[in-house]
Amino acid sequence: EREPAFVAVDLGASSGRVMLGRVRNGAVDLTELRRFTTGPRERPGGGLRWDVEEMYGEVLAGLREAAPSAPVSVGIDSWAVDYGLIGPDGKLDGDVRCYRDSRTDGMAGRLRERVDDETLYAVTGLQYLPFNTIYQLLAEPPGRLVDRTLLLLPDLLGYWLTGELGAEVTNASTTALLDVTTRQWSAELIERAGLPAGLLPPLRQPGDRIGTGPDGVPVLAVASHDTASAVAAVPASGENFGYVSCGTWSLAGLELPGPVLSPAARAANFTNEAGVDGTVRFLRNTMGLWLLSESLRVWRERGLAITLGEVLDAAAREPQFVSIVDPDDQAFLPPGDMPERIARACRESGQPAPERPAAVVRTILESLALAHAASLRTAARLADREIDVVHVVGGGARNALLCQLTADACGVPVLAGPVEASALGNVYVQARAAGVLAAERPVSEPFARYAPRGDRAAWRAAAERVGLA
Ligand code: LRH
Repeated sequence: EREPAFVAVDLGASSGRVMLGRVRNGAVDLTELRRFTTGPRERPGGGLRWDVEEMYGEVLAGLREAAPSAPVSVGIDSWAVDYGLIGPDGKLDGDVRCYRDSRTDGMAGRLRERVDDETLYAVTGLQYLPFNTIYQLLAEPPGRLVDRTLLLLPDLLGYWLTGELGAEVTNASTTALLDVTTRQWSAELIERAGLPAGLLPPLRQPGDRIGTGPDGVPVLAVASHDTASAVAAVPASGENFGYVSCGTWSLAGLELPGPVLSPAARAANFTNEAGVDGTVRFLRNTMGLWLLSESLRVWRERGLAITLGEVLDAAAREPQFVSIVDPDDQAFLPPGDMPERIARACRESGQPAPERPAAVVRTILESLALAHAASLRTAARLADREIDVVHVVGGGARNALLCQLTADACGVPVLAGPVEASALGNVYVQARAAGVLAAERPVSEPFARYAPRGDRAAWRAAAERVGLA
């Protein structure tokens, strides 16, 4: 008898993949069927947009490649907050805009005229990020939301596969329109924000069947927020663990049984996102490897022949703590000349501006490590928890220097892996729904362990330079 196979579509902000997950002896074995670039594009007429039709083409191609393995089901996860609007004719109306688009400038102020920050946080538990869906919706031209249905990206692709409208709850929790305590849409917030009552479709839970896709394959709702899938795949054994889901973004925090909605949590800009099995992902979203990928893009555009491996090796030999930035400086959000922005931030804080790529990369990785440590320390304090070990999952788990620096900055061991955490979490939810995996926290083998090294006081002093203490 063949092992049951599941298809995970996992869309990241720089690349997407279609993976086949086979359940073998209670563990999941992943094979990549397809990988493609996804990045946002500037379109004539302005605005940063995603090519969702192209992504859908890749999903269909991936499903065709999976067909010989007779998959039990397929699930889709992606980055959060971005959406398409479906018109009364059932068609996608307009483009899907990218959260890095500047159209949300000033929208927080506009919302504040209708809903105060305290109420917004008390209901949604969501960290303020300028691109939360609620702010994107306020930036839409008047009338554009009338008679429309909002579909977050995985829900949009699921709709195209099945014809069924709905909103999966983990990703819905990133819109700032969901009540994190009841896990229902907040009718009150929707009304006070001035949004049409019918904009949001009914909610679905991870594991729910959405419908039937091409070739009769069932399409399942998974934890469709990629970070929710990644956290579900953290191979933790005890209780006292922190995690960093590290890719374009660094999502560092804790898994909790319920939200922390205290004034201190709001002041620390912590988020309470919905996780699998009623859990809450209590974390802070800070900019992650975007700083590195955008720097590499700029250097290569200028004709520098530079590989990631080489520049990381060189960065490992650079001196420590020369210059630190706050990765979450909003100047780093839009695409552009990242090395120059980093140099400017260093000059402005009285530190030497890194010039050579290795020095820039050293600054980026030490700064990310400090941000990870600050988020985890704050999470532990706010939730009254201990952290004995930090799991780094996602693409960043492959970055040995970043994992080591994170261990050093946190002062506890880092366990790295899995790299494909989102795809794995996606398969877990499907395999559990099919009854071929148990409901306990899934266990996979972290592939590397980094013990914390050395000088805590020096890390603390570096953090203080940019207020990351
Ligand atoms: C990571 C992620 C993160 C969101 C951001 C928009 O991919 O989903 O959790 O905050 O993208």
